[in-house]
Amino acid sequence: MTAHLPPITIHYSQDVASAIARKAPLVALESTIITHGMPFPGNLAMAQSVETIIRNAGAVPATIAVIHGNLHIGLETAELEALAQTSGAMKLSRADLAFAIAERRTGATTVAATMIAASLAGIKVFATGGIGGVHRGAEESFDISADLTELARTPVIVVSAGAKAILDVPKTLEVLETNGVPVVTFESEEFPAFWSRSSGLKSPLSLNSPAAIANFQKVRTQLGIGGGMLIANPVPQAAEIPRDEMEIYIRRALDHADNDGISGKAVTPYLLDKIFHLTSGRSLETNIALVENNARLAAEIAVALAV
Ligand code: PSU
Ligand code: MN
Repeated sequence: MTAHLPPITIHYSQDVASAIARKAPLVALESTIITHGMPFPGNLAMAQSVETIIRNAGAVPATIAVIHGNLHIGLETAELEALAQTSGAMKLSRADLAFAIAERRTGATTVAATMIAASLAGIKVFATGGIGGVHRGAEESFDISADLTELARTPVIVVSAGAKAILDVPKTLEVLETNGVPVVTFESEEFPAFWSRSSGLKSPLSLNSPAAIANFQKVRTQLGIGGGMLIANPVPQAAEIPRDEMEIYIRRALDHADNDGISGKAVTPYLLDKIFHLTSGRSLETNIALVENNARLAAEIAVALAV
């Protein structure tokens, strides 16, 4: 006999539930960046400041995570504090979001899983740091992030600082194009490289206002073109680490990963941690500055979508 499972309940924070009821603009936030992307307590400070920035810009933040098998959309203060100090949280993408719920586990959502949850809750805009993409050496490892295919299918606008420069950025842009994902750089003709404003690559598309971005997504919806889009928001000049300098740290981190035989889900967190140490923590300051910058733009887009 087939067992009948109770329907999944989504746990909304008080603020998010009230924003949904009022049809107020919402911005989704991922949690992998908190548990796997930055060390404590910088991760918590970042998560809190990003939520404040979104509120100050007139939208409501919804940080997404699975806690003891419950899908949370919006975290209360104590829940966020606890998550930032959790070791051993799973890193959840499309393949294992449901696994964590079914097995009553705790896990942080990547860009892909956050998009799925945001879309379930009717949230149209999501702020993060950088998306996953095609890894350097993918022709050998086949390591291509599920974030790219998620962008192709789930209708959420993802605001990032481009693709992390640890990736093969030209191949990442190619895969996005193949999958019909618009890549729009904000106020620049050049696609940014996360810690650096410059990647040396021309952005496929550029727009100069949150209203224009909102309008573009509305037209895509009217044409029945599904899926999300990637907004690339260059890191503020004062916080950037120039590309040439960054490339030295990235190569060293990749060598370490090679020597340690790192593969699969562990690759991105490993490289970010190595780069944090190689830059004596400077990469973390840049990472926080760019996420804050993205949160502001995401909130402005959410507000523009609502008019
Ligand atoms: N940006 C960061 N730190 C991170 C990530 C992005 O500064 O930890 C995470 C995001 O959650 C992204 C994920 O979705 O890395 C990509 O992992 P993978 O390459 O394994 O798909
Ligand atoms: Mn991967």
